[in-house]
Amino acid sequence: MCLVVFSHNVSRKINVDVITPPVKSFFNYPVTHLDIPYPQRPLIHSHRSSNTPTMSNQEIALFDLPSKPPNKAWSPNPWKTRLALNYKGLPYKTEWIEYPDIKPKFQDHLPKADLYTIPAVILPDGKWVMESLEIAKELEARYPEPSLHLDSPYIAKVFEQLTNLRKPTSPVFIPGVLFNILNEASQDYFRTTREKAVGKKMEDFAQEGGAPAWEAAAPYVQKVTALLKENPEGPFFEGKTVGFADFIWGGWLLFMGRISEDAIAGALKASGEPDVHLKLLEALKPWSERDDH
Ligand SMILES: N[C@@H](CCC(=O)N[C@@H](CS)C(=O)NCC(=O)O)C(=O)O
Repeated sequence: MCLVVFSHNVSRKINVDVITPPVKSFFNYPVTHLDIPYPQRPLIHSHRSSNTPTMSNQEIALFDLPSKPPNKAWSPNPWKTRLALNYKGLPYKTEWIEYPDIKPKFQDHLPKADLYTIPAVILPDGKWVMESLEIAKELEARYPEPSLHLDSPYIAKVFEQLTNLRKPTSPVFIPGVLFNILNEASQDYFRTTREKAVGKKMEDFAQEGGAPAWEAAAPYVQKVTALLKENPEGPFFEGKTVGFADFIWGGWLLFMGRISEDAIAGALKASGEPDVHLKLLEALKPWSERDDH
């Protein structure tokens, strides 16, 4: 794999307000308890809690979901935050938290929500922020360099394809998370909530995965391939400039890689041009290598 030259010091005017969530119900499934790739709720997901333990240094706390041993990051939404923190070179520690513990841990520190989700961060001044895009905006405002390029039009374009991909790939990744990734502490919670959401036993839902799922997903993965090729010097959406759009798509590819070898192979094959995506993953390595603490 050839090595790529990145430039992350191109500075641009950032207008984070242009990133408006395409709020829509893209599924027949209820949106609660599904891992939503885009913020669905226009709530303010941040709060400075008086109960927050005082942090004695400048470290950020990142809440992430653990996996079976060896414990490593897997979930696509916290991957976006982790990649952003690694890219900005910010000191942070990971607070691993199992699904059933999220609500009890979060509810006293964040505004009331129907569903408390990972990622969330506690910033050095004690402010809690939930929702990966909100966290990205907050990090960008506090630590502007190197920039996440939150004004990139590719962010909305990638989100659009992830939204399209969600339904066809869910028989691959929902059972995959349950059977291949989660610790026992999260399994009952995940099975119950997801079986309710999809209306099927996980074992039955898993039968809908494999080749037919990837055939249905292929047009959307290929749209991402086309987006990645728009700036042919690559390997990032914006050519040689890495940004949050790359972390969103890279997080999804890393997630597929954690689901199973078949899942990442299916995704790459569906893309029509595996090399384009493999080059992106290779170029993201400086920020994806830290995945276990
Ligand atoms: N829009 C949110 C989605 C986050 C999300 O769905 N997180 C999942 C894990 S990837 C979660 O924490 N779900 C909690 C639950 O199902 O109870 C974001 O971008 O941060």
